[in-house]
Amino acid sequence: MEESKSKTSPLMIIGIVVVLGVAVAGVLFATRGNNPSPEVSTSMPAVTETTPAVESAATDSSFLETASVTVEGGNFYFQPNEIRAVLNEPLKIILTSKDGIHDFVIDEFNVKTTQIKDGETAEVEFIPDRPGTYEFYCSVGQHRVMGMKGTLIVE
Ligand SMILES: [Cu+2]
Repeated sequence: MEESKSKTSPLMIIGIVVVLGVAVAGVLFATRGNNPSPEVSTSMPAVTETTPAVESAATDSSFLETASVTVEGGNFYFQPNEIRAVLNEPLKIILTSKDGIHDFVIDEFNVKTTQIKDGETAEVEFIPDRPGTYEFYCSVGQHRVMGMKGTLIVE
């Protein structure tokens, strides 16, 4: 048997070179093809920081804004159920109804809103001119007994 070493090696080398060349060319071509124009739209939504409106503290004491408290009424509660008022300073109660018909009553100060339905709002303003602790409540049906009441603290 004749050894095939001397016969095949030049051809093998050429073949390997050709194969390598083709492979390299192919890789280069593929790489170029896989490289799309960098038109990736990085359109990040502009983050607009919403700075909360700073509650402008009334600095001019001769022009005080009426303090107001928003109270939510529902079955059968007030939220908040404790309201603090400053003696002799006008206080506005803004009642909203979460569900059902409700009102807001403080007997001692003759405070009584109209009865409102879901989503409605009623306002009442008064001057708490006597210090102390008072009960506010809803006068609709049995709501007061069922827990729809709270405490007004005047000091
Ligand atoms: Cu009620």
